[in-house]
Amino acid sequence: MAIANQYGYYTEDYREFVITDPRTPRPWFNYMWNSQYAGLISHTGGGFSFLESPRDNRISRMRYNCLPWDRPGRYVMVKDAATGKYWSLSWAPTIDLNYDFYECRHGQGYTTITTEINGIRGEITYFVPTDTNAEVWRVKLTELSGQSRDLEVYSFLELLMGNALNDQINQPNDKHFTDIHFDQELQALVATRRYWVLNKGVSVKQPNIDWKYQIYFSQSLPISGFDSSLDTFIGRWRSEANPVAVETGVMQNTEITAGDPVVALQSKINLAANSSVDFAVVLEIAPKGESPVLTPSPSPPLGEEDKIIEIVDNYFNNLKQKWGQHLSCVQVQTPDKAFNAMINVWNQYQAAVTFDMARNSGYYHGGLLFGTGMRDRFQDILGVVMVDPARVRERLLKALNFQFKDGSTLHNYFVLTNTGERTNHSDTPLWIPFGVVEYLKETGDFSILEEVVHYHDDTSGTVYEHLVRALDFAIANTGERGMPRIFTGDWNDTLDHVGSQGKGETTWGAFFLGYVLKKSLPVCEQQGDREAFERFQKFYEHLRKVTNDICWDGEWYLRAFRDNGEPIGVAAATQGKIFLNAQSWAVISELAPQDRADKAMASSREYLATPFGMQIVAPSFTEIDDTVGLISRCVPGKKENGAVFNHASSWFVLASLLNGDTEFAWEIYRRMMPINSSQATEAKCDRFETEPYVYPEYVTSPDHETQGQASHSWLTGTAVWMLRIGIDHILGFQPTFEGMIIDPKIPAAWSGFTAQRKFRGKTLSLTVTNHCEVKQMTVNGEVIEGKLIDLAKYADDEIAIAVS
Ligand code: IFM
Repeated sequence: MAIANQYGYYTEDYREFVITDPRTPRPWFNYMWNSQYAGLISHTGGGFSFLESPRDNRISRMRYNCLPWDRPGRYVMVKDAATGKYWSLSWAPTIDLNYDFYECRHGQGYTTITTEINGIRGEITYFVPTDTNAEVWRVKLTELSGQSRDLEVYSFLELLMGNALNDQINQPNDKHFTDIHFDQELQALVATRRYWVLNKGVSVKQPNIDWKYQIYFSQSLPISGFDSSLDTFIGRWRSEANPVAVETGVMQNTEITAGDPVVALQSKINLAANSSVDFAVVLEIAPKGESPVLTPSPSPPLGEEDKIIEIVDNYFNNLKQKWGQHLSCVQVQTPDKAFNAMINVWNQYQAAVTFDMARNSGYYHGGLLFGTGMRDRFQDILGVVMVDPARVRERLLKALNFQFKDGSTLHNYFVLTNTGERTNHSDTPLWIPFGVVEYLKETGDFSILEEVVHYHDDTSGTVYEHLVRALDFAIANTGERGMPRIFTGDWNDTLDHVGSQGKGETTWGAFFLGYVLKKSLPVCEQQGDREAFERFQKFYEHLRKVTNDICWDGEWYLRAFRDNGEPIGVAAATQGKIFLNAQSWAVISELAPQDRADKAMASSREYLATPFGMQIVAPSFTEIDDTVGLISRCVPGKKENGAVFNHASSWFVLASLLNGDTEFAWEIYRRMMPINSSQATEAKCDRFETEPYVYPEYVTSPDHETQGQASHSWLTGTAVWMLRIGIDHILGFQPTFEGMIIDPKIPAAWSGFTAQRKFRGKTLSLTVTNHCEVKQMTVNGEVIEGKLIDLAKYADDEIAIAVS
């Protein structure tokens, strides 16, 4: 039976999530992208596109904070010339409740929306080709009423072209630089902007530079009219739901040099009874002076009218193949369908999205402000490193460029401007060694450590030096107690006043530093750097002592010390008594003695478990406390103030697995999977609101009346952690420098599972027929000692492992 909720279901192979009712609680969206061109696409055709940077190189508009929401979009409207009725093939923006059929299929890198109304079936597939900076809207119209029909087809998209932040704050002035004309030869609208703002900081005077791109918008049907003036196309006191041009059937053929830009094309076709027509709408972007490659030829040679369809269908097949290849890296067959759907498809896919979009382009991360977060960057590699280590290597090397020679880093950066913010979050530099170690464990490619990368301020250093400097910077910035000073915050951005005077110290930060030091020791050893090895080992032991001497509160570890020395996260407090991360990382870092690890986990279970996962802190802050910070200004039960913050909840799952509590770890993992947490309240999806196929950043906890409501879907560190905890710790594929350790920890309800994991050029096929401790392991039929698979011992590409 398919996994379903009241708005849709997963297909049997989990590759598509099918939405059957367009009236979802929020736009449920998807991504389509290649290494440069990217777009968001909602289940009703909304969303925006950009090239490389959603702030600096926005292609099309999204209206922020507007009603109706999810506007504008990529719309194809059809009008029946006989009746004058018109409608959208993607349901919005015309939003008629009398559609005979509606279905949206979100797949990997594409979205297909199918509708039936007024005797016409419309099927529109949106995607971005793997290697061309374009988006394709591939359309099929089918006549269903048994009568010949005269139809008008209108495809349109509101453009932005350039800096999206400037478009918001300097809109009237920005209007004067658009330039759109209709190219008769190409039969395409060609659009550009003669001025580009590249934000290097906030400055009134902007440099005088050209936007170096041109956009081509075409439709592979004979064009009977066009418009590029948004005002003219839409008309006065109207919206994209009822453009005057569509209503009257009259395009004004406007070509603009100022004003709000749209690309709108009209075609008139006759559709014989029960016949179909296929066509493609293509938006392509190319540097000025270069020709477009995909924009359909206006006069194809006789007999080759369908050539463009063949071309775009080939592009689409390439896209499907690419994702088939990507997902084949890990495939599992377990008794839990939701787990299979997540690990085999949606969690891998979400992790790939976070790798490319960071926290910088979504419906909840508008792409105007933040750029790429350094700590996010070094975590987001976790999903893609299994599939494409070469891309990860390149990413890591680029990101290291945002580290300073003293070991500190920018907190976030903008690729196109090579700028960013130095916020002084205490944990940020430490994600560098974290990410490098993860890369090494997956690939065994120690040559990366010899690569030389420029520091952001001065001089260069090898990757190994970058790693050592990050660790030494953290060690140098410990406070009077010997734990990391928290400064502007640690992983928890909202603990921003704990150490504003530079004195406050973080327990989580101490555990995290301990973890990263320990994980880096084999790297120092491999480099023959005895001095660093000993320094780091010694500091790790120092952290063990200090955290256990002064951070144990009796039933759990406290979270931090304020500037004035008062602890946070203690039983004696009236709010914010117990913080999840301090407990999980005490275990993950292996700094807690067993009795305290057990107690810290038990206290977390007692005070922080909810039907949706683990609360990040409890009880939530109800009084504003400026010695703690923004956390106490968040609504109780939401965000970092006591929500089920999935990223932190996933770390608890990991800690529970490491601490031997497989059953409870699985219970929390299971609750967190979005198809499950979206069903956990009586109001179900209507309360959860965000997509049931991807993890949201947080789910509102029982500390707020809207408990069960999710927010910030897609772009969250939860994606990679849930994926890797599922693969590495539940299924038990644990890459190490020496090879792959196999150590499954599955719930009692599973009798076993099978899984395939690619690793360093080989495919490991695992069959587990025992849910308890590994009693016996065979590799290619031979019993082996221990849990490590040393790949060098096996010549074949396929290695069969059986665990019983
Ligand atoms: O750690 C951060 C993350 O980098 C961005 N989202 C919020 C998290 C917790 O504050």
